[in-house]
Amino acid sequence: MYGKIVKAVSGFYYVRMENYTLIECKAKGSFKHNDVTPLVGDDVQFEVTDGPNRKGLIVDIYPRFNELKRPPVANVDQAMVVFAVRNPNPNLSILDRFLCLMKKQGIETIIVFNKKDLAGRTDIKDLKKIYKNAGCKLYFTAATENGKGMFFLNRQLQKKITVMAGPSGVGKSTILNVLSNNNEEIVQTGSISEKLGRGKHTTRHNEIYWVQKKIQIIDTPGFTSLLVNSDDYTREELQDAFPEFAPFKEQCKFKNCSHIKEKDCAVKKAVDEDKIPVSRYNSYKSIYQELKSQEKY
Ligand SMILES: Nc1nc2c(ncn2[C@@H]2O[C@H](COP(=O)(O)OP(=O)(O)O)[C@@H](O)[C@H]2O)c(=O)[nH]1
Ligand SMILES: [Mg+2]
Ligand SMILES: [Zn+2]
Repeated sequence: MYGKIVKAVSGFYYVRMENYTLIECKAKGSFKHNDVTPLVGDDVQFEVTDGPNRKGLIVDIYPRFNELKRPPVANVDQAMVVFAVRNPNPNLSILDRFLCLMKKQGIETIIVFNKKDLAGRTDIKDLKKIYKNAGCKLYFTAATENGKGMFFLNRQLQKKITVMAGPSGVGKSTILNVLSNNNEEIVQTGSISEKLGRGKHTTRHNEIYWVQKKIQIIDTPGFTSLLVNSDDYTREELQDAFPEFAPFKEQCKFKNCSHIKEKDCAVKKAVDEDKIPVSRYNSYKSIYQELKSQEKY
């Protein structure tokens, strides 16, 4: 039988059949033997081992068209990173790290700034300016205000599997709720589980939600920090993750300029002249220094 892994929890894989039935599966021992780990998002072939109790065994994994290391998921069409315009204020350094990691893994990322109803006078304008040339589509939403701004996001998500990430408290579950027309069976948020008296729901594992006929979203645990490792990027490669540097770096005096301390650096000049956002440049610099300190001598 065919299905898709929608959740993986301590050695059990929850496989969704085409008729939405969930089968709790183990993976055949030979996977472990061959160092293969089934991933959320995998399309699999499984055998039913216990029909009445909906249990099964995964016997084969279809070839993946892509595979992410962080978060560990397969076969995604795009990533969506969510931050709040305010409350909590966005940590752009973490956002930029996320963009770097996704870029390296070859996944297109869209940025959603939620809680736009809480925006100060220039917040949205400022964020638009910073991310204008960062190579990602930007969306501003207010999920609690009748899904304001959600129309365009909804369109971007159609016919795709999107992996969603971001810190906790920015409105990820609320966005899922709005997209699913508040179908409580599909998604839980803090508010809904409070009603059920179960306290606030926090996402602890990656899970695919089929929020609309043509929209699937993988919810992931909220992160508080993100480290870009030297096995993700070499110091020299890092600048490729900042497309706004591209128009300037040809004009640096040194061909292998790192844009950190060199003389006659056109990238630094562009930052001084407000042609490259200082916040993006600062993210580059701090990731660069981290990569440098991780290098083994
Ligand atoms: N003002 C405002 N509050 C929001 C918005 N979206 C979500 N919230 C609130 O922010 C809190 C955290 O939302 P939740 O969806 O649980 O965030 P998650 O941790 O990212 O899943 C809840 O109290 C939501 O009601 C929004 O657009 N505007
Ligand atoms: Mg949540
Ligand atoms: Zn330079």
